[in-house]
Amino acid sequence: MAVIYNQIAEHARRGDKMLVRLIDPDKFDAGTLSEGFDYYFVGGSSASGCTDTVRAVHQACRTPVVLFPGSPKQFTPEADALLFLTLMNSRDPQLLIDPHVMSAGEVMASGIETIPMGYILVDGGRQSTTERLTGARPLPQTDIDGIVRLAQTAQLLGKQLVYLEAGSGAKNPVQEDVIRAVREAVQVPLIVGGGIRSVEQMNSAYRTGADIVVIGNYFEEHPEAIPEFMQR
Ligand code: 1GP
Repeated sequence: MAVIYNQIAEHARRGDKMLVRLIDPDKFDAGTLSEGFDYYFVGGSSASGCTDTVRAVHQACRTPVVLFPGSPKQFTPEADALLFLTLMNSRDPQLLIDPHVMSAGEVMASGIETIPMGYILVDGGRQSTTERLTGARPLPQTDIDGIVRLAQTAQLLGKQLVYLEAGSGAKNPVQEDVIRAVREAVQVPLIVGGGIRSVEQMNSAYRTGADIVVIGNYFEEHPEAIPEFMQR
């Protein structure tokens, strides 16, 4: 059952903007978990498992938890859904299929809702952990045609979401012209994240076509700012 995906698609169709807090199992403070986000994404590029973090969120609030795994080791059937992601920039055949094959049996057996997602890394002004760990080259934000082609390819391959990622802790978030061009080129819901640190940056992403904005580091460092972002 595509419960969470259907919700996302319905919000996107109506133009309702969604705000997601990303929790990295390696660095999060359970005391800052609260209601009010549309979803929590849990995952990170480290090897840590996500089970305890998913439990902590479930204990703290009713917000659905969606796994955003950096590796198959981060899978846990306790989450409400799993982003089954493809790093569209990668040209490494092992990275493009091996982790999926490795986790397919366990994922299917768990019955968890899975959402196929095209994950597109763009240059956020500093080397991201994803780039460092995967060797995938982020596309420069001036290469709008290249970014659009990756997004179109993702949709044509059946991905139900496209995620434009500037990288965790990016200096420069995804730029307006990039978001706008991708929004015009694909119909699936669009996620934007990486380096967003202000309500203005969040609203700029929404205005230019993001359906979901994901914020991780800033909320970890400034949990007191969360209510202001929720009044989007
Ligand atoms: C990283 O896009 C997310 O995958 C969030 O990035 O931590 O920089 O908000 P930040």
